[in-house]
Amino acid sequence: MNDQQLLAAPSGRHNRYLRALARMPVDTTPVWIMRQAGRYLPEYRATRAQAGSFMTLCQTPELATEVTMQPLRRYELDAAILFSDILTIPDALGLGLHFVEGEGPRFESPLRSVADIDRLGRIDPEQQLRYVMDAVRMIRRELNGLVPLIGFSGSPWTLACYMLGGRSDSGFTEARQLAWNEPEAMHRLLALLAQIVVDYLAAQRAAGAQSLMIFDTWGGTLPYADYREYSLRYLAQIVDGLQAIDDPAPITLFSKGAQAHLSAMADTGCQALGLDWTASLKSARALVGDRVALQGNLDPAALRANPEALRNMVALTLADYGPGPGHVFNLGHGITPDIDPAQMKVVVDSVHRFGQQTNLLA
Ligand code: 1CP
Repeated sequence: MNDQQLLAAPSGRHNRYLRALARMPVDTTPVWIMRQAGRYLPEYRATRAQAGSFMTLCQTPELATEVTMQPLRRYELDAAILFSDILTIPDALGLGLHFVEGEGPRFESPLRSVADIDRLGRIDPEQQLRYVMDAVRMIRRELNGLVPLIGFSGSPWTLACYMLGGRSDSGFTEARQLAWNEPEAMHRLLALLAQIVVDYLAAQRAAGAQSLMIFDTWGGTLPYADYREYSLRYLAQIVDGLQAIDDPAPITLFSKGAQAHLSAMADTGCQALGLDWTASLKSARALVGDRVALQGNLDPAALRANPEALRNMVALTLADYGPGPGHVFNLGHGITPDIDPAQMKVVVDSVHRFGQQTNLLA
């Protein structure tokens, strides 16, 4: 079945995520969770220990497929997300990615000068990032139509934040410093990254990804006008580039902390916006109208509440969106390693149970 036939089939687990992105009626609200394959799952920690490193997990398609499938065996999730990382692009550009235990990602050779930026060039995703494409193909075979597969990339701004030697605990001031001091060099870097992201996501689509998500995790660190100039402008270029390919896939943009820009983000022509937990689905819906679907936005910390309180917060999130199609349930950011896996089941099952009613009211 191709994705058009899948969309047209009656709503069920195999297609309700794609139908919600297309704002078509669904039997219940679809749910997937950012970082659903990750450290809160003991089976993930075991596979990671066996692999020896996070990068080996990403670079071995059999292992990436295994960890992608793990959360789907436990929970009735409505989508799978490729197991990889946004930092595979800078790694393929020669920056040398590694993960320091307990500290997060580091590059051996971060960008230190304008000359470093001007040495970068485009990559062929089927060559330098072939392991990602092989993982996409293998996961699609393994899923065998169970649920759709999401491919993803970081946004140019968010990739630049990491490539310039920044760290989340320092607020990525290096990237903003370059934007103020060398705006032309920054724009050259972002324009190159936008082309690379288009090539990378087009290759994931060709390999079998059925929806594409762009994580602009650090867009919200920018002042208002600079967000438009340094982040949104390149998101719009990516949406244009990906809509021009054969058989385009729906695109979800997620800029964390960028509530002030939702309407402008919808203007890019993307199919959905991801909201963090500080936003109101109701206000966002009023703002974007029927232009895009919305994904989100339960507070990740809600998974620390007792099951009854958690079910209540799920119901409130569904009620905030209200009746009618176009809602993909998710957290407002990734699930954290401290969460009890039983809590995920509470979320997924209550979304489906309460979501049936919200969608009947439509
Ligand atoms: O030690 C480990 O096992 C590594 C933990 C881990 C995992 C499970 C990292 C390192 N990346 C991932 C997987 C990952 N990263 C996925 C897989 C699919 C899924 O969601 O299940 C995805 C989509 C990402 C995307 C990603 N990586 C983002 C964007 C989304 C977000 O959470 O904001 C970002 C910012 C990264 C960078 C990154 N990679 C890993 C960590 C710990 C971080 C964040 C570092 C920081 O806070 O700056």
